[in-house]
Amino acid sequence: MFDQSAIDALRDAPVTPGRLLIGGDRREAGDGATLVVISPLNGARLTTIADATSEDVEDAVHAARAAFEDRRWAGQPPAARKKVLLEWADLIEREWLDLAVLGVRDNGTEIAMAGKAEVGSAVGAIRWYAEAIDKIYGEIAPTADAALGLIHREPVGVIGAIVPWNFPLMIGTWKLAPALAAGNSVVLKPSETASLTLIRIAELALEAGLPKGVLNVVTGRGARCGQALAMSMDVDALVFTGSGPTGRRLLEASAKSNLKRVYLELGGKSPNIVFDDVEDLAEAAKVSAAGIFRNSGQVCVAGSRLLVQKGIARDFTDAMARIASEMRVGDPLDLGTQAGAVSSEGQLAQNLEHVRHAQEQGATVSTGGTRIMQETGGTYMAPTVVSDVTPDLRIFNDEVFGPVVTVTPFEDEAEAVLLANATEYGLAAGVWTANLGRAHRMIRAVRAGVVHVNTYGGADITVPLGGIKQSGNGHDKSLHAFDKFLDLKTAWIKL
Ligand code: TXE
Repeated sequence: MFDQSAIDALRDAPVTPGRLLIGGDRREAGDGATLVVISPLNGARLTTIADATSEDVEDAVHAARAAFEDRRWAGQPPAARKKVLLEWADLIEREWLDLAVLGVRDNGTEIAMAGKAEVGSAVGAIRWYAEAIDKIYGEIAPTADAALGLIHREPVGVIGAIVPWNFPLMIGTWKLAPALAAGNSVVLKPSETASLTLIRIAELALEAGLPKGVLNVVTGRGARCGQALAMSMDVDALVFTGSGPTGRRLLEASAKSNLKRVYLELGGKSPNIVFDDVEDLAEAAKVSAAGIFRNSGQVCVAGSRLLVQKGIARDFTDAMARIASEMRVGDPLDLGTQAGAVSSEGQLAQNLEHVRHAQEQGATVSTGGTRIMQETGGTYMAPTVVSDVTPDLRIFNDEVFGPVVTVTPFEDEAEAVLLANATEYGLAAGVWTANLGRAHRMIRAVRAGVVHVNTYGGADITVPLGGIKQSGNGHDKSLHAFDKFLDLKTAWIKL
């Protein structure tokens, strides 16, 4: 997709400091505060971003509200909104390489992955929702002759979108694209550790013709600017991807402010279940390894909990450990790299601590468990397989969010289901079996929003992604994403 020399030419390009985007104007934070952006590739200072104050956030919300109320966007015909969004996608596509490299320097994802999953997904999502919006109809209720019941779909209003650092463009546009397509105004709050690409695509949205104030960006610390957005009395709905503790804070903020709706995607501890009738063990190990180690395991649906039927547990663990130890971990800007950097020092320390604790509790580290390439100044971790993991171990339950997979053997289908569901999370799962009946039984029995069968990952924009249990509520992707951004309004007319 990319050429290595073109990537290398951008590797050290200066990065413009990130500013806020409020009502179409680029601004510093009201008190001038900034945050230094450190690249996980080498620990070097990349640039700064504005650290928005709560007044800045309120300004952004006011700008979004004004844009919504005068219908400068919602009032345009759907086909006109579609045109702007398609132009936006084209502009992003034109900057594909620059955005991919900038994103990698900001969050450490391997470039081959970032090109597809970040910029490619963003362009794809914006086009998909742009194309959808002039195909969504209202309804006429089946009433008696004396009345006409019309069901309108209307944009919700001002949406606060709080997004994480692992796939800022992909996850960001899963929220922005349907929200904007539906006619809402948005205040976007990227993660303080990966804001740069989202700031850039918001600028491109203006260039594409999105009216000022419809998309605003506030960057900065979660506890300051994110919290202010969550507490705003004029935000109608919050859409969020991130950690459980922050999700709880958002619900609390909603209750303490204006009861804004809160949609949460909170990650998981997804079981990847391998039965001894799996058709191709080597292929299953290869795909399962990619399902946990890509983007250094910093993937909400990562298959981080391998459950393997006893007869093949040893062989499968060995295969996973071999793949893990042979993975090319390294410079994320090198096209040959299979796993890049962990996003930050803090995240890396957390990953290592999870492994150390598991060992202390009796688990075996089959491979990895260490920081590597420290001489680069970057934050890299060896892909790690932890075996002999029993359900009472902390690592069986806690989301590591790093390149760490645990292995737990099981006896039969019933035990596989018990172990799979023995988690507070319910985001994703995988089932490997050649038995069609078993595959369907497992799809029903496993409590998760997405169940992969004989594969792991790769579910595209056409299908919903959302969690159950403490993985959250609401859905990104597919037409169902519009449920968060379009309200139903009834008109009851006496004839
Ligand atoms: O998440 P946070 P962090 C998990 C993963 C990871 C952990 C911590 O386990 O190790 O979360 O990552 C904003 N009010 N996931 O600290 O804090 C914050 O600025 C309002 C899984 O990055 O949840 C950022 O924009 N907003 C996940 C966003 O919330 C606040 C992806 C996410 O940050 C806030 C990322 C507050 N009080 C992390 N505090 C997934 N589901 O894929 C923070 N934020």
